[in-house]
Formats: sequence, C-alpha cells, structure tokens
Amino acid sequence: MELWFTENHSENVRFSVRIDKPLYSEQSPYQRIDVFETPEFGRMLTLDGYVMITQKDEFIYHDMIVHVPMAVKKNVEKVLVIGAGDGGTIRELCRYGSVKHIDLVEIDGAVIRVCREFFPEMTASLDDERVTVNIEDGLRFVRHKKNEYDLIIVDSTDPFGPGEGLFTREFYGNCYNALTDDGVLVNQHESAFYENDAKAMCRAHERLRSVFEVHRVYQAHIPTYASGHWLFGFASKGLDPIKDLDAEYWESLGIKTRYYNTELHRGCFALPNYVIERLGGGKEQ
Ligand code: AG3
Repeated sequence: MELWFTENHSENVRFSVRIDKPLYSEQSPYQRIDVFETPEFGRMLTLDGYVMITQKDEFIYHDMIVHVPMAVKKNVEKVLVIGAGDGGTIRELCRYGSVKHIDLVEIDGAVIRVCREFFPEMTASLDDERVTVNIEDGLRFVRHKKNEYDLIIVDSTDPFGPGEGLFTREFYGNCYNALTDDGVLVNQHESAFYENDAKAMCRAHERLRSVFEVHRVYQAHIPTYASGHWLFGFASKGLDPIKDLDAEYWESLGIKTRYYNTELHRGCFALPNYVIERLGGGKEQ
C-alpha cells in the first residue's frame, strides 16, 4: 500500500510527499503533532497538517532565521526565541561564542518531547548550559520585559491556532520594549504567492512597520513550504540589514553553513516586483 502525506497549499493546490512509515501522532492540548519517515526528505514533523521541518531542508530555514540577524547585530549576548521547539534555531545560535544566554519560549511542551525523541540531532543544543527552556505562551512571556534582549527570533507556526498571538501589534510592541536600543527582531513571515499566505504576510508587515523604525522583508527557497518561496522579516530600531552587515566580522567567526553566505545576505533582501507591490511598494518595503 502506498502512503502519502498531503498538505493543502491553497484551496486548489495540494502538495504530497511519499511516506515510508508514520512514526508518531499525538493530539496535544494545542495542536496535532505528526512525525513521518519519508524517502525524499528524511524525517518530517507536521503540526496541524502543515510541514514544519524535514531533515533534508530545515538547514535553509534555520540558517536564514539565525545568521542573517547575527551578521548585522554583532556580539549578540542575550537572545529570546519564541516557538522553535524542534531546536533548529537554538542549534544555530549556540554556534556563536558571544551568546551568553538564550530564553526559549515554546507554548507546547509536547513538541519538544516529540522532537527530542525523533530529531535528537536537532534538539541536542536545548541542553546547552546557556539555554533556558520555558514552556509558556510567548505573548505573555515578553509582556513585561524591558531593554533585555539583543535579538528576538519569532520562529512560529502560521497565524492561526497557537501561533496567532505572535502576529499581533500588541506582541510586536512588547518585543520592541524587550529589545535593547540596537536590538533586532526576526520572524518567519509567511509567503507571497498564494492568497491566504500573502494576506498574512501583508498584515505582519504592516504591523511590524508601524512598531519598528526599520522593517525589511527577505526571502529564501524552502522546498517543503507552500510555493517553495518563503519570507522572513527583519525589524530594528535603527540597524539596517544591508548597510550594517559586517561581512568581514561574520566570516571571521568561521561558522560553516550550507545555505547562508554574506553574498546571499545582500541578495536575499532584493525582492521580486510582485512581492514589493503586495507589501505596499517602494524601495523601503
Ligand atoms: N516554523 C514554521 C514556519 C511556517 C511553516 N508554515 C507552513 N508550512 N505553512 C518552522 C519551525 C522550524 N523551527
């Protein structure tokens, strides 16, 4: 019998991946969690039927959500990571010697438990002594923080279900206050191609732009996410993701990556015209 996992990328488009074996399923208080073994992508984690990570392409997402801000804001010491129970973002952050403390805030402890079992190579860094794991709602965690973090990474699910609050203006405002003066916020920013994702992208952009002095969108090619073209947001109180990139500094750290490099860093902020238009036009989208 053939087994296939199918995700709806739009009402009219479906994306299917052949499954060798379903490995695990659980309905947590927050969401449905599934793990599959697949011939093409290795192990794959889905939440509420949406692909979150596969062993084959997770490096693209985690390189882009971590190394882009780390090459702009130098010597980051204290980081807040929201979501990211799979450990991929933490793994990349732990490669920086400057990082002294990481608060990971994941609303669903079941995601961490399941990933520890099925993706041990990704979750290993959760045990790094610099990491504190908080099983809590990110929205609440950040509410009363002031001037504390050099970097906030919002590695959330989509803006419905448990991830919804992480796309609100209130949340972005609280993050602004939680950041130091030259702090940076990076988030997963949905996608521009299919209508529902594009609406979410626009909302996130408008809200971030209304809170932060600088907000720029950048892109990556992620094969297992809808349309294969995924976006990230870079927000700050002044640091510019291109002008303030210090390629020499980043290269001197000797961090070996499979996707990110400093040339790609400059290029990934150059967006296709239809995305610029959708974001409200102008160079400073
Ligand atoms: N975070 C989810 C990114 C958005 C996925 N959305 C989708 N497939 N519709 C991934 C977590 C990786 N640490």
